[in-house]
Formats: sequence, structure tokens, C-alpha cells
Amino acid sequence: MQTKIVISLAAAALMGCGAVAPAHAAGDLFIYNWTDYTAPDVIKKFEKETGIKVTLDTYDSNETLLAKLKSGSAGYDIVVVSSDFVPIFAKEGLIQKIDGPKIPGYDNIDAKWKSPAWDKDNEYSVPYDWGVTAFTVNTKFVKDPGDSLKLLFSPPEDAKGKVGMFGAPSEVMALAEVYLGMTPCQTDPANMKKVSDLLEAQAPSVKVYNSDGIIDRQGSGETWIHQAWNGDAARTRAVNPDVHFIFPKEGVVGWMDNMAVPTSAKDPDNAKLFIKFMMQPENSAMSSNFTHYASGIAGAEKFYDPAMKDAPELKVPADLKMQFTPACPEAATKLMDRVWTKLKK
Ligand code: SPD
Repeated sequence: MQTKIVISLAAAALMGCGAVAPAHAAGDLFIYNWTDYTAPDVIKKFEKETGIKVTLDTYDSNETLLAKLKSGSAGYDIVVVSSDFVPIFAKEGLIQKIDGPKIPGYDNIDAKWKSPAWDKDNEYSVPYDWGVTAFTVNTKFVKDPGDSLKLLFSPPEDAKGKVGMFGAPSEVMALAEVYLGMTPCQTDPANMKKVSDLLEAQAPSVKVYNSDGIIDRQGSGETWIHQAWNGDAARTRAVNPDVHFIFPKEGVVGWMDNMAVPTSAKDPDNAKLFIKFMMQPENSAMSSNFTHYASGIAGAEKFYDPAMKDAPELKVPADLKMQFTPACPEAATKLMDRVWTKLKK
């Protein structure tokens, strides 16, 4: 009983006197996050400060998360949704309103990430980490990678069977659209035919379509060229210095991943405590030092490790075209699914 009181006081202090103060802070928090995206020391610190026990499950794509929440049996309190999927989750009623600006610590969010296009008033979500999508090359095997997405989509003959692509249609199509100079979420069947032709021609070179295990595959030399997010690329280079992230001349896909609370959450108050905790610059930096993705919280940079501060993968050239994919309309998703189904046959 005494422990519970101590925890309650700690939680009250942690929450400040904001509108989301929980009646209690003991109990559980079930987090569902991307693979390699939750720092163990951050979880330990949160558990110690709040007395809340965290359980973590992981997924590899927004599509997997969407399917899981739609199945209705998820039972998670925190999920991390990418910018292009937040409006879809909100529209489907899968995430609840959290009124981000009312959560203590909201002011710590970097001004450029407040009120973003995908959730104007941060009604449903607050930023976690952001990054860009392009590809990595192992220069032990590909001596002169150049600076074009052509290497990924039309690889040389000797790289046959040595290319890795993500396992999610939204991510594969978005980068193909950048390469082909198209706007994202194409609804024009003729343009999607071009995307399909490109991916079908690339397919014999592709060893695997899988968004998990990339650090191992590229780090070990199992694949030579791999579609990649820049933070995972930085972590891969730490394992194998021959692996380099390419900022292609055609541009990159940009995204922000956001914390949100499923409608089916058992403990939304504990979820908001976690969000508050993650909006503290020191905690967000601790997370970034693990994930190697840039934090959306102002002041986090002060706490970055040198490996994070100096990572070339995070130095997105100022003049590079960075295309933030919006939430695709259903018509575009249907076309993508058709292209994907054909590709995976
Ligand atoms: N290791 C997982 C990193 C998660 C990156 N999220 C990417 C979202 C892109 N749409």
C-alpha cells in the first residue's frame, strides 16, 4: 500500500497540475513500437520514475500496425505512427484524441514540428523521431555507388540477389515515385503502371522485401544495396564501416514518427505520462542516442552522444528535395495494393 502512495506522489509530480493528471500511476504500460526504436535505458528510467511496468512489442511497418489495431485485440497504450498514416488512424477511429498541447512538456516540441500538416492541432499525436528514407550501399562490393536511386531500382548485373527492399507497399512505392519524379500517392493508373514496371524489372535482383533485420543483413554483407531509413543506416555503419547511406540526387522521402494512444488503450493516463516523459529533452535524447534518429524535441541535441552529433546520415543536405508523403487517398492505396500483390506473386 505504501509503495502505491509513493508512486502516486511521484506521478503527480511528474504530471504537474495539467489536465491529464492520473488518479494513479502504478500498473502497466503496453507499448507497440517499430523494431529497434525503443531504448532499453529510457524504459528503465521511466519505470523507475513512475513505478509503471512497461511491456514492449514491435512491428515493421505502418501497415502491420494498422492491421493489428483494426483486429481489435491489440491492448496497447502507446503506438508510434508515421506522419503519412496519422490521418488514416484518426479517421478509422483507431487512435484517440489526446489533446497534445495540454500534456505538460508540449512546449518542448521544436517549433517546426508543432501543428504539423498531418495533425494540425496535435489533437491525436505528438512527435517522436524524424528521418528520411533512401538506401545504403556496402562499398566493399559496390565500389562506385554514385548518387542516384538508379543503383537501387536498376542495380548492376553483379548485384543480382543482393538487393534488399522494405516489406511495406507504402514505403517501396513512395521511394519509387521519388525516383520517377512523380508526386506521392499516385492515383493515375498510367503512372502506377510505370511504378509497377520499375519494380517488376528490379524484382530479380531483390533478395528480400523485409523492413526488419536490415542492420544484420547489410552489416553482414548478405545484401549489398538496401532501402533504408537514415537512423538505421547510421547504426549499420557502426557495425560495418563499409556501409554508407546515400542521399540521392532525385531526393528522399521524409517522415516524422509520432506517439499516439489507441482508442482501445487500457490505460490512457499512463500513456500520457509516457508521452510527457518522452517530451523532456534529456529523455528524448537518450532515445535518439539509441535509435540514431533526430528528435522532434528542441534542446535534445545538447544531450546527443558524439556518434549521434557527427553522424553523416543525419546531415540531410539543405538543398535536397525531401518529400513528406501525405496520407494517401483510398484510390491510391488500392492501386498500390494491386502493384504490390502482383510484385509478390
Ligand atoms: N528501426 C525502425 C525505424 C523506424 C522508422 N520509421 C520509419 C517510418 C517511415 N515511413
